[in-house]
Amino acid sequence: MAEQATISTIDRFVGHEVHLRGWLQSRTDKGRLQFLNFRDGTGTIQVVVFQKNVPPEAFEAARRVTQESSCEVTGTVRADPRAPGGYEIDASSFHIVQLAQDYPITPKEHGIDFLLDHRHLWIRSPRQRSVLAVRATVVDAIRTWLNSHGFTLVDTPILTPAACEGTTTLFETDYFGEPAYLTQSGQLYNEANIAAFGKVYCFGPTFRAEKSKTRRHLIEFWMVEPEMAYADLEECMRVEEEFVSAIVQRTLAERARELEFLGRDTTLLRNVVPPFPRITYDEAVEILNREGVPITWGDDFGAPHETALAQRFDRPVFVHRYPAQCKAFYMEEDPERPELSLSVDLLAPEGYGEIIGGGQRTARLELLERRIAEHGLPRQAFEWYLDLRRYGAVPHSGFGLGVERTVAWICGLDHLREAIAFPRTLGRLYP
Ligand code: NSS
Repeated sequence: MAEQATISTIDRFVGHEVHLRGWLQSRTDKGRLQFLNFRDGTGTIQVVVFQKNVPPEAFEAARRVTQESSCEVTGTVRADPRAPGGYEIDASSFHIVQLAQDYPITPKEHGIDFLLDHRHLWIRSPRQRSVLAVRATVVDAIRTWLNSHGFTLVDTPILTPAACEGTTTLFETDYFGEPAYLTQSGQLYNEANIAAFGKVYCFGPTFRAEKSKTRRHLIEFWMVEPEMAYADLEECMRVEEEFVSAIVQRTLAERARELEFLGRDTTLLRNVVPPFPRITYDEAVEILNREGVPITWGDDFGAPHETALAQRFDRPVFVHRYPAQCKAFYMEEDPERPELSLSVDLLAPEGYGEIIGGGQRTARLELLERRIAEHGLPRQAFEWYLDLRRYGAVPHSGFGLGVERTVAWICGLDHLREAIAFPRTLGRLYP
């Protein structure tokens, strides 16, 4: 009797007869020998179907099977150093579950729009599977690190009454006759949750109706947001560098094969260990103006500025204390220079830009009231948030790490759309 096996654990079955279920990736016809490149979701393996070793209908099926047909194979596992994964299956039987006709994605080059229209099929390709496997590890590393460092997961709502990150990118929907918005960030709720748990995080999809088409923006993206009571800006940066290093190092250790397949040069990723360099916004502006990437003091950085700054360092760099005018309403003031906010962004190397935004939140009721008015936000929707400054306010800090930007950086992708299974971009809601 053949044993049910998976390709990822095939080394345990050498010399045994196994049964595998999956899909045909490609086939090479050598007459009486059919070489099948077979995938089962856990890996790929070469299946050799030799006419004299299988019943006639099985050989016929192996000759007929097309790209992406679902199929089942029975055969003996053989260790063979020349085989792509080190193992091969000598088929004793083969059968087609469903014959795929005219699979649209062929080994020839396709344009990006065609591939995105066929994203539901494109995700099966080896490159896309590698990226999504890295993403799964990044997500697991995020959860594992936070869960083992005293953070409690508290889920925050998707439907919200107010903006967290500016009113220009709100996604509005109808909530029984009242306007509601898809969440831009769970931060404000995290700030309530820290009074219950001290250190919390939320992790889920967030939404920004970004009207510009760039390779670094998605409409729907995943963000993990840790928040800490009694933590100042310095503590926030210390946590960020430990966190990001842990994610990168674990992914390097567990996804070496995928990163190699993606052609990622991992030299720079190995450097991602604390401490990360820290520069102030003022220093950054000086550097940029000196190096010919001009910027006016008070403006937020664009992609070219972030790239130019990050190029100077061999690991991610913190830029802290941005002018209050270019940051969100909830930022704490720098007590020494009130025109600055206690904010910090983390810029990834190699031009991948900002992967984290965060900082210290204001604990002061009057400042918060003033900022809500200055930003033209509807005070009523923030009454509950103001309560947090009335009942047990403490200095506190937190940050948000974008999962797709992190995955794009680790994998070396040039666009975020490949870092999520079904990207939502400007003008694309299909498939
Ligand atoms: O707007 S952020 O800089 N900050 C916040 O949302 C804070 N409320 C987070 C917090 O402190 N709890 O976004 C944080 C990160 C940013 O660095 C990117 O990595 C990612 O979220 N981000 C995006 N990724 C993909 N697409 C878009 N549009 C996007 N916007 C932000």
